[in-house]
Formats: sequence, structure tokens, C-alpha cells
Amino acid sequence: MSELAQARARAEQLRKEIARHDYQYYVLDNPLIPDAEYDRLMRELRDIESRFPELVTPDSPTQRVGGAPREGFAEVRHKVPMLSLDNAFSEEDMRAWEKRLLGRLDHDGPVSYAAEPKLDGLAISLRYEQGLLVLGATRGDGRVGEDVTANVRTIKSIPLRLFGDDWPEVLEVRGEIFMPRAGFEALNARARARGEKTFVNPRNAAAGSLRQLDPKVTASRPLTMFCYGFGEISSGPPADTYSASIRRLVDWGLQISPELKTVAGVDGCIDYYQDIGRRREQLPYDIDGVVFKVDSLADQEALGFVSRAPRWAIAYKFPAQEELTRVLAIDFQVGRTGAVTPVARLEPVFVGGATVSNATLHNMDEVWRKDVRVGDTVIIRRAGDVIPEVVGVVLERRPKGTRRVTLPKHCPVCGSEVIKPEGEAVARCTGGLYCPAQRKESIKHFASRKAMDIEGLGDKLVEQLVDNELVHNPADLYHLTKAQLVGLERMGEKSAQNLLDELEKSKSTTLPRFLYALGIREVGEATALALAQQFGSLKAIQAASEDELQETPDVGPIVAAHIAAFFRQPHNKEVIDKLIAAGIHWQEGAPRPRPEDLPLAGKTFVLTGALSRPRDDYKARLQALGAKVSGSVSKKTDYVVAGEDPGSKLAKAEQLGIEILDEEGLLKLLGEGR
Ligand code: 9MJ
Repeated sequence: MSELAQARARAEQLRKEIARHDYQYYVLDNPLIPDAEYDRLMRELRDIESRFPELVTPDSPTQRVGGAPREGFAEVRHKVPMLSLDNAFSEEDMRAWEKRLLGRLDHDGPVSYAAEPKLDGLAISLRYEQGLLVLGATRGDGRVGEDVTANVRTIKSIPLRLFGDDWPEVLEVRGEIFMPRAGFEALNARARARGEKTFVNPRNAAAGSLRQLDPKVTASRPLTMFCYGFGEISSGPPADTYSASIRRLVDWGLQISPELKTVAGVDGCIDYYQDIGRRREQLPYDIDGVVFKVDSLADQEALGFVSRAPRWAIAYKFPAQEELTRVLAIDFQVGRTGAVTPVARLEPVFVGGATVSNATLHNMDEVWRKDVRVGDTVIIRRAGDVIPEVVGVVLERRPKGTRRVTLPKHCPVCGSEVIKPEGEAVARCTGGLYCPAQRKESIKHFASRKAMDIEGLGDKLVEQLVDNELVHNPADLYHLTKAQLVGLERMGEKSAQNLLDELEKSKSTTLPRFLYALGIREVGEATALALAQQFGSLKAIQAASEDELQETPDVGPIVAAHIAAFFRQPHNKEVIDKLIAAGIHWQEGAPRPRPEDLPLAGKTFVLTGALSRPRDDYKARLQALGAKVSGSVSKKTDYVVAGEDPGSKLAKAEQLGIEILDEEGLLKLLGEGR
């Protein structure tokens, strides 16, 4: 085949593929591939068309910008076109952009830029006439969009009538309608509970919600809008700069980004980009970069446009958080409690700013729901420091002959049976501490910072110690010798001695740390602390029945059963005895008295009138002595404490013949009376 024929065939293939993705994205709001992949397809097609201009067809996706209108919405022609933005992906791109600007502007001193996060939603134009909202339209292709007025009217943060009275007679504002992350999660949780389809991300949820033929549906969706531009304004812009003009919108009841700032020069832009990048995950909505605009409107006018993108603005994008790659294998990892977790081994891919070659699949239910298979092309998401995950499979790229993943019957590490209890998501290796994987994980946990805090005992070292059979359980750590350690990889005399010193230091600990370090299922730091406070000593906890354990705050029947089961295991008792014999010690405290033994147990108090100390103070102290504090007087009330101006509660107490105390009487009862 000639080069031209080859290019023609590929271009046709790309057009078909892109058209299908356009339909999925713009009409169904259900993209099948990440944006980064879509961009690559478009780039490849553009590249072919620029090398062989005779191959450009009128229906090529390169010949239109923006989305396809959905049937059912009236068309709206934008009098002032809605702009698109050029992208920058690196500092170099940003510097090149500023250089181009400076070449066209007559500027001394740094250019002032308006900076704001780039929201990932749906661009919208709102038209107000005489202060009333008369039109809401999507961007569409920038010239013609869809009339979504009825839907826009349901969004509570968009005023139907502008505030104040000093607005221009005609005011068109542009901005982004988006769905904050919390609302998106809640919407998807509701859909999941009803067995309905979920949205892939907040942007598609926002687009899907706005482009609904029934405004009632839109009204039920948590949408909001930030403004970032203007269309027609009858009186011209309200100020000389973009930032000041946009800020006027706040007076009229519209929202703008709370992150809007002006920065000086490209260095200011880069600092802003880095700052927003660090705070990205804490923002309550998704963003995909930062937008910079030359702040002076006169300069904007002087700079003008290239096709539909203004020279005076640029979107500095963050690295894509979703990418495509291939699943090379699906392995099973065994955790401390035996949980068997499927992990996808991937062809390495750069995503969210790092190279990723493993992604968690959480559990088997998840693997089956997503139907991830070895050989599949999958979408990987890596957001911030969150563990990378497999979002979904691109089914149309599944090769022939793949097979559904099955849960291994036997532990890949120790060969013990793996069980997945009915109705539970997690499968477990039944090998317990016979299983080297569980042993390793339990020793890593034992040594971790919030447990025994043994510095220098890292994961790799634990693995060597277990593999070389030097350590079978945490107690063995305290019998390691220098000679044994020095024989290990990357372990010199000095680091061996340091580790022995750290081990010695760790022997002096606290009961909550020790309890947590044991790695009892469902016993995290908070529960360990509560148990230590409740019982005061390890012996008391070991001797407690499940009922007694449940008297601990936040310990329910399941946790109590795990704790009791742990201490029943002879092996666990043995390890604990060995640890204590090796010299681990802590200061034991007095147990918290049982509630029924407290001096005011079973007594109900009502506090009324003004007291000399905050009511909550007294309430806490009464509760600490076992009393209940109620807000209303009834036959069950034992004491009413009356301060100044007590009101109706005192009258009611007198009526019911309830004992009445003044503040001094209360203090006496609390053991503070004089
Ligand atoms: C977003 N998406 O947040 C613009 N944008 O300005 C901001 N988009 C924009 N500005 C001109 N903050 C065209 C698009």
C-alpha cells in the first residue's frame, strides 16, 4: 500500500472512532476512554490531515470545535462567540506564551495576570435583561449552543434576578456549571443504591444533569456555577480589568472562583500553578489546571484572537489523572489479617504525575463488577497521593481469548485454603500466622510508627528476617543477635547495632501502643486507647468477656468478638507472654470504674437558669460521675439544679416534688463544696 493509501485508511479509522467517542461523550455523557486518549486520537488525525491536506473531509471531526447538539433543545446563536482556550503543559509552554504576548504588547514591567483554577464542568452563557435571567445556553461549538434556560433556572446559586440595581440593561456572563465532589459522590451513591447507572466523573454528571429534557431532573442535581467571562454587555465592561469586572458580578449575586487572584509575570503564574496543584485535592470540586488571563482589558483587546482562542488567555493543565494501559497480570496479595487483595500488574504508564505499574482492584466483587481481565486495556486513575486504581475496562479493546478472573482456592503464599464468606467482599487466607505473608505483615505492623515505633525495621528488612526464618513472630525480634543481623543484605555492623538499640528502646512503651501493635482485627489506635482506659491493664482485657468488652466506648459485638477470639488463641497468648518476658513493659493505670459503681449512677439531673460556669462544664462533670443530664423535667428527674432566673422548669420540679439544688448544693455533690 502506498503511504497515501495507508494514511487514508488510518484517517478513516480514526474518524469513525472519534465520531463514536464524540457521541458517547457529548450526547450520552458517558465517555469510554480518558480525555488524554481522545486527545491522542485527535492529534494523530490532525497530523495525518496536515501531512496530506487532500485527505481532509468536511465531516472530519477536526473540522468542528465543541460538542454536538442533542435533539430536543433549541439552538442559540451566541452574539459574542464563546471562546476556547489554548493549553500549556509545561513551564516552557508558559514562558513561550508570555514571550509571544510581550512581543505584541508595549509593556514595561511585568504583565499582571488574573489567575483562577480551571473548572471541569460545562461552559454556559447566561443572559440577563433588565436584571432578569432570560436565557441560559451551552457553549456548543462556540457559535451555536443549546437553550437550557429551564434547567439553568433550577440551579439555586444562579440568581433569577440580579441583586442591586446598578447592572447593565443587557448582561451576558459566561462561566462553568459544575458539580462539587461531595454532591457527585452522594448522587452516585443514590444511583448505586437504586441499581441505576452511575456517572464516571463529576464533569459528566454535570453535563448529563444540565442537558436533561426534564428540568425536574436537573433540579434534583447538586449543580453550581462560577463565572469567568462576559458576552454582550450593553454598557461595556464594568471596569478596566478582567479581575475587577468579574468581581462586580459578586455584587449582583453571581458566584466567582474564591481562588481568583492577580499575579505578576510568568513567574507569578508558575507559583500560582504550583500552589493550586498542592491544594488541588482539598478543593471541594475537580479542576484540571489553572487559567491565566492578561488582566488589562485594553491589552486583551490589543492582543485579539487566533481562530477561536484568545491570545490573552491560556490554560496551564495538570498532568492527566486518567490514562490507558494494559493489564499484564492479576496477582493476589495477602495482608496482615489474611485479606486476599487482587492487584493489577500494568504496563508502566505516566499518570497523575508519576509512573504507575500496579493498581489495586480492592476485592473480588470489584474485579467481577468491572470484569477486569488479563490482557485488557484499562483506565487507570491516580489522583494526588491516593493509591492508583483501575476505573474500568475499554471493552472494545479486549483481545480474543481472555478469561474471567477467579479467586484462587489456595493462598498464593502458604497454600492454605482461601475463603470468601457469603455476603462479604473480602476473601481471606485461613493460614493465620502459619502464612509467611500474614507473618510479615503482622511484624511490619508491630514495628510501625504508631505501634511499637521501631525505627530502622523497614519492610524489606522484615521480609528478609521472615524469609531467613530468623523471626517467626514479633517476640523473636527481641532475641535477634548482632551476628544474625550482620549476615543480612545491606546490613553493616553499625546499622545492626542501631537496630538493636532501637529494639531495646521500644521495650518501654504504653498499653495502648502495645494493644494496637498486636494487630487484633478491627482494633485501631482509637479502640486500643479506649480499651486501655476502660480496663487499665492487659490482664483485665485478656480476662474480659465479650459483654464486658462491649462496655468500652465504640466497641460493638463484632469488635468484641475479634478481641476475645484473639486472646483465646493459645498462640497469641504465648507470643504476648514472650514479649513481656523479653522486657516489654508499660505503666498500667487504674481501670475506669464500672458505670454502675459511679457515685451518681442512675441519677438524672436537669440544669436550669444562669449558673456561674458554663452549663456544659457541669454537664460533663455530672456525666463523669455516672449521672444523666436531661433537658426537660419529668417524673424520672432526680434533681433540678436551679441557677438565677430559672423559669418554668423550676416550677414544674416543685409541682412534681423533685429535689431542688442551688449551685452550691451541686458543687457539694460534685465533691467541691465548701
Ligand atoms: C474554567 N473552565 O474554569 C475560562 N475557565 O475563559 C476559566 N474557562 C475561559 N476561564 C475564556 N476559569 C474562555 C474560557
